[in-house]
Amino acid sequence: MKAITAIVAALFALPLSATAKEPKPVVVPIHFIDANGNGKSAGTITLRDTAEGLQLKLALSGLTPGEHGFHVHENGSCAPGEKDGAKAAGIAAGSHYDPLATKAHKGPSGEGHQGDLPKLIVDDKGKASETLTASSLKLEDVTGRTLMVHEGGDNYSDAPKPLGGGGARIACGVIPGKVAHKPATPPSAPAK
Ligand SMILES: [Cu+2]
Repeated sequence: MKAITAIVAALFALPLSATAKEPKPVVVPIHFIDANGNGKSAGTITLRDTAEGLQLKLALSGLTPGEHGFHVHENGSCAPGEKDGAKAAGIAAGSHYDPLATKAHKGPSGEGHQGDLPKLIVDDKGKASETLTASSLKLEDVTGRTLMVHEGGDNYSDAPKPLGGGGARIACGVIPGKVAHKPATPPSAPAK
């Protein structure tokens, strides 16, 4: 009898949990990029809204070990463009997502560019498999924009080099969905 009760309970619990408003994850395919455009796949990053902010689940490989600058860039394109008179990778993605026009690169603290993500750590096998959280972002802020990985690290500052000093853009993915044109939410606003 106890077992039957448990099964009945499970049957009722199942549709309940399925209809509960679980935020839908969005999978972003990431590709290596160069001055000619998209290259081979570097894996995926899965995005999901959580109570703590935007969660980014990394499943990347083939990267150089160590730290890499990692940001949301404002435009939904990974195409090359012109920089300092030469063709360069990922320029069409534009700069770091900065809806409040802070024009300041301060890392994931939320006081500068809202698109400044925690730096990406690649292990000695070339893999990045951490789950990062960006407390100042929601999925609706980033759809239709890009996730960008840089060649170098990120010191969360504009000095001595601008934008954390990460330099060249080496891997990129367009976040599926439309850009939501909405008034920017100050990142300091309390999460609800
Ligand atoms: Cu960047």
